[in-house]
Amino acid sequence: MRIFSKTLSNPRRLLFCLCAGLLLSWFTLKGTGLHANLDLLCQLHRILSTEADLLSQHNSTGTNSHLSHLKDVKLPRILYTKSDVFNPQRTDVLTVTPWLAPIVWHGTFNRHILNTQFHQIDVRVGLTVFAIKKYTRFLNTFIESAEKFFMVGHKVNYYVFTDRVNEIPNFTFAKGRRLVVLEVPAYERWQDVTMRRMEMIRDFSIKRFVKEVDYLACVDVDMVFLDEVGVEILSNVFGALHPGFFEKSRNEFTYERRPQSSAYIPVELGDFYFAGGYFGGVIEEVIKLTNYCHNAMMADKQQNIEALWQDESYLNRYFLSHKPTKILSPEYIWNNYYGSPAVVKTKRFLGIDKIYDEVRF
Ligand code: 48C
Repeated sequence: MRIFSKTLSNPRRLLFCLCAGLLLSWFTLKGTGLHANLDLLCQLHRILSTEADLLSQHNSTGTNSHLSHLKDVKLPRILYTKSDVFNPQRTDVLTVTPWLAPIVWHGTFNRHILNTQFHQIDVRVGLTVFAIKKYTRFLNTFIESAEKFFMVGHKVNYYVFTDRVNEIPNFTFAKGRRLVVLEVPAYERWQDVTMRRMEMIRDFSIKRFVKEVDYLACVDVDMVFLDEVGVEILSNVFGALHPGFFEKSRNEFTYERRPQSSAYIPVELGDFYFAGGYFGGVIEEVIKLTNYCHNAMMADKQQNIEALWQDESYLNRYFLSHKPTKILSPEYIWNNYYGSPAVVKTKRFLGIDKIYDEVRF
């Protein structure tokens, strides 16, 4: 009785018995020699039992031995509307470049899915900002608004480069977030202050940031966060479309046009015009970008050349030959000087109007 119930419970054995029964009756009907069909049955049994052995091996180790190193990825269950292949979220703007880099606009991504993915890897994000000389006055608004909108719920290190360490306000940070003050020299000319950011970001990335964070975002300080800026910006190397040029053609871009300069871009080249106050990526890529830009600036300095828009010109030159893997829409670096076009659904990060002469000397 036990053997019978064992057979019923074991699908393989049951299958074998069924086949054997069928074969036996078939050959009996057909009158073929008994030993011939016995031989066939033995073959069938060998096949089934080999497979059964394989299966039992699998079951006894739980997984195939060569797959056992794969970690079980447990993605929490998230409910969201399915994307519609024939009905893209945005049809009013370009959402991918010819080299297949996404262009991030409101409505083109699900932040919940992205947060889940980046929490899976426990991502650590660094945000660099320079507050040299009178620009320390922008820090309070910058940090307070970043606490509300920048990478909320993730680990963030604010890296504040300044010559005035005693002017850095005290802040209270949410869990997993902190501010690191990095004392650096102040250059005389504002052009040098802004351009030397590349060198300082490179040097600190090599000696410190590479050990502390996975991604870096490098931005201007005279700004305020007004809406969420989250992990949707993260990619190997990213830039942001300048609010003043995203609607213009390439010959209107204010690239450096002198062939003698390392930042030179001829009128027939160029993809987009990127804002100097917003770039980033994984540390290795940020080191490559800042190193390139710094070396290009130093080469020009040797020839007494300074590109038209300082570090922004060199950044645009870099992105021509080292295409960004993700591009942020002007939502991510806006200035009200350019009004409120309909395609910009939200101004996430906004320039603070200042009287230049008052803060720049
Ligand atoms: O920190 C300073 N101090 C200065 O005297 C001049 C520039 N800067 C830094 O460079 C700030 O972080 C500025 O945001 C950045 C240059 N960008 C601007 O001044 C406008 N956002 C274009």
